[in-house]
Amino acid sequence: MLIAEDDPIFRRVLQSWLQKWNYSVTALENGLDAWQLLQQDDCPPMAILDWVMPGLDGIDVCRRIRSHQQGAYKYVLLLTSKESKEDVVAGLEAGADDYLTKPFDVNELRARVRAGKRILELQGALVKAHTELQFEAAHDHLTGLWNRGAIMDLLQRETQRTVRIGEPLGVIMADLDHFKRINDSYGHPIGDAVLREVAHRLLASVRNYDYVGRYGGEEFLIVLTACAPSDLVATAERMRAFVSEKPVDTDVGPIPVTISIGLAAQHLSGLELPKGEELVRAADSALYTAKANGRNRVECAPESIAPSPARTSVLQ
Ligand code: GH3
Ligand code: MG
Ligand code: MG
Ligand code: MG
Repeated sequence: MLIAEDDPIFRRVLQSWLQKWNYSVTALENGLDAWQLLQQDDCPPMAILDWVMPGLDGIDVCRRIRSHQQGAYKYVLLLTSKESKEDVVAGLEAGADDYLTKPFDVNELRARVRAGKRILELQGALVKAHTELQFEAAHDHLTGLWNRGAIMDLLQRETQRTVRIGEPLGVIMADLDHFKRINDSYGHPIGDAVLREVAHRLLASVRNYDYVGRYGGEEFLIVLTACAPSDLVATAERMRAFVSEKPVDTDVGPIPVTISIGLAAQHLSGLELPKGEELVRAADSALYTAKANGRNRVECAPESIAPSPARTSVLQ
């Protein structure tokens, strides 16, 4: 809780009341100091501002708070000895949440501070719920990875960004091999556990500026940024090897897993802006080839690995 009040006696009285009610209080004597404190990230969420102060008055501080609104909401209680209606309206229009006219009853102050605290708590709960909703809207429930909509949005953004700054970009489509057999043999919950572990391994095998999403049931889309075309195959191969290196530990014992990978690289030479969906389509058809050629392998879309003349690269 912040108090800005230029009258030293009244400031001390306010401070001791609020401290008695268990609020932690920073008491300042002018509006400028208050404004400086309120700009800091960890500033108090509630401010009791005297209206008339030298330098910046309470109304000025209030206006600044509202026009620079960033971070958590700040609750402002304005103290005024002005009683006319217009002044009260001016105070509220400047962004104050509530006001008290001096001299005021100590119980009224206590009740109004409590009301402010309730509003801040509601506001905090709303922000938390909003943040959680935003996370849920962009993430897959089972694996915690980006969901299909989010990874496609990220891919679209990254294709445009990397073309603009002349960086290469690669897209990997990875699909679990014979995953249906795992479900059929051990049941869906064990299948889910395997999917979660594979998601975890894929995430662990990329750098933290790459993106891993769940594209569909047992299909993952990985967007590799700043990865030279010549490194893409090695990266994909590393992922493939990492996923299959150890069987997945489950409640029914260790289950071996392998993935097939289709890979496509953005053509930096192309004049047209590449579309995310085209890259995905190319990676998907390379994945189809990987399945047809025996699974647990990496295949590249034709012309992906420019400037190498090889059209298709097969690794095992
Ligand atoms: P392939 O090597 O050709 O990819 O064979 P596959 O068995 O992996 O492919 P198929 O497309 O035949 O089967 C995919 C299976 O993935 C079928 C579906 O039930 C399962 N699946 C999709 N989503 C989930 C999920 O969220 N949890 C579980 N446990 N299984 C899922
Ligand atoms: Mg004053
Ligand atoms: Mg599969
Ligand atoms: Mg599949």
